[in-house]
Amino acid sequence: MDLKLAIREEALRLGFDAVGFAPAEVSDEARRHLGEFLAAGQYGDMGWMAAHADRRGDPKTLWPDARSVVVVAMSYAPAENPLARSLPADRGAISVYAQTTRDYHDVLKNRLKQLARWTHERHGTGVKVFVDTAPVLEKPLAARSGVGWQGKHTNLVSRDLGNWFFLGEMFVDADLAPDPAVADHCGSCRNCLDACPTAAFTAPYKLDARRCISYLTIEHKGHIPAELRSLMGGRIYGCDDCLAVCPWNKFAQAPAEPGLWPRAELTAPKLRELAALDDAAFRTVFAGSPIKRTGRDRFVRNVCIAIGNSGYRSLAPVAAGLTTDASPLVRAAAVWALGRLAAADARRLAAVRILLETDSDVRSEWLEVAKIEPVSGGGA
Ligand code: B12
Ligand code: SF4
Ligand code: SF4
Repeated sequence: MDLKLAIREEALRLGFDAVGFAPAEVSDEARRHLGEFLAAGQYGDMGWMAAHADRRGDPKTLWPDARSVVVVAMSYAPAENPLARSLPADRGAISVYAQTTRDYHDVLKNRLKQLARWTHERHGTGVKVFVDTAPVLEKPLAARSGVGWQGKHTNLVSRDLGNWFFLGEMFVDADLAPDPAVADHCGSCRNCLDACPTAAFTAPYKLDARRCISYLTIEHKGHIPAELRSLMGGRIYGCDDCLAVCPWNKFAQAPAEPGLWPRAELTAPKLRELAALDDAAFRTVFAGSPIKRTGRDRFVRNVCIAIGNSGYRSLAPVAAGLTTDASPLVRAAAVWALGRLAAADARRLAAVRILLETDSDVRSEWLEVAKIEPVSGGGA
């Protein structure tokens, strides 16, 4: 059988939902877009994006023998639109992709390795597999392979799968005929651009990652900028909003892979319980989940921001407790949350804590709450 046809059949048999073939090259246009994104500093503190820009912009720099790229997609579509459910404000919102029972990197990598072994043993071709973390420009390659088009939210959209799917690649040292690219079917729609809570899109197809809640909650290592905190609501790990409003999701397919089904306890976790996680408990709860990648401190920082946005005065003692956490990242966010929920308490505490606090950023947060005017009302 023709090698390309055989690989496609095997990939589908292994459980991938779509397969496409592209030459092992990135278009000048995609390389230019990457250059513009980096030059504008829109990658924030994801220094690894700028560090490997040459490899990202040319698959052959990553592996000189690469001739073709087999792009695979796997659906993780939720059973219901995450924006349609009303989550109580004392719960955290974890994005659909991170609620899964297994880390998608492991799920896709395992399947891709099986595909690679099969391809090498049957056809003798050299192969290398990648999922997300390698310096590979996955979306332009996937668009070139016909798996879908890059929507205005910058992610791949497919007429068969909607936009809830992950990407992975198998580089091959053989020439496989490319599949035709798919035309852009966004048309006049701009649902995703309008849905973004932080106005992270600077234009259609252009994202300033520094404003994206996914970046802020997962990748950003520092304090979350003050002006974006209240816009984050209860989102504590990733964000689904731009994906959830895409009309092409009417064609989304439920994931066949059980590892990509949601873990019940991650669909509406209680902020109070998440705030109590220490390092060891964090590692236990999130073993095998992509969430473990942020580490406990960044995660609890996010939980504090959600507590501050909850309007639940009953969570003020939880925030107050975390103002003495060992991590300055957590302390700073906890001070902010306390200021939002119980301004008078925060001001009283600030008088003492400003003197005791050793970290200058946390001290600045205390100085800020010391200025807060009391607010009336509040939640439960
Ligand atoms: C860095 C990164 C992020 C960053 C930056 C996101 C971004 N848009 O670049 C952050 C942390 C914000 C992020 C968030 C998310 N990510 Co992410 N991320 C990546 C990663 C590692 C690299 C992406 C990259 O190279 N970006 C650099 C820029 C230059 O590339 P670009 O998006 O293609 O953007 C350019 C084009 O839009 C182009 N452009 C400009 N004008 C025009 C005009 C036209 C017509 C076109 C077509 C293009 C175009 O220029 C832009 C720069 O200005 C990839 C994995 C990988 N190795 O590729 C996963 C990946 C893109 N992420 C993924 C996912 C699932 C997400 C989230 C949905 C997770 C979540 N729920 O929170 C969000 C979605 C946010 C969003 N709207 O993009 C999936 C997407 C799968 C898919 N169907 O496309 C990937 C492919 C991982 C995977 N293997 O599955 N991510
Ligand atoms: S993931 Fe959320 S914050 Fe990021 S671009 Fe999409 S809607 Fe905006
Ligand atoms: S929401 Fe609309 S504009 Fe955005 S990617 Fe989907 S079809 Fe394109």
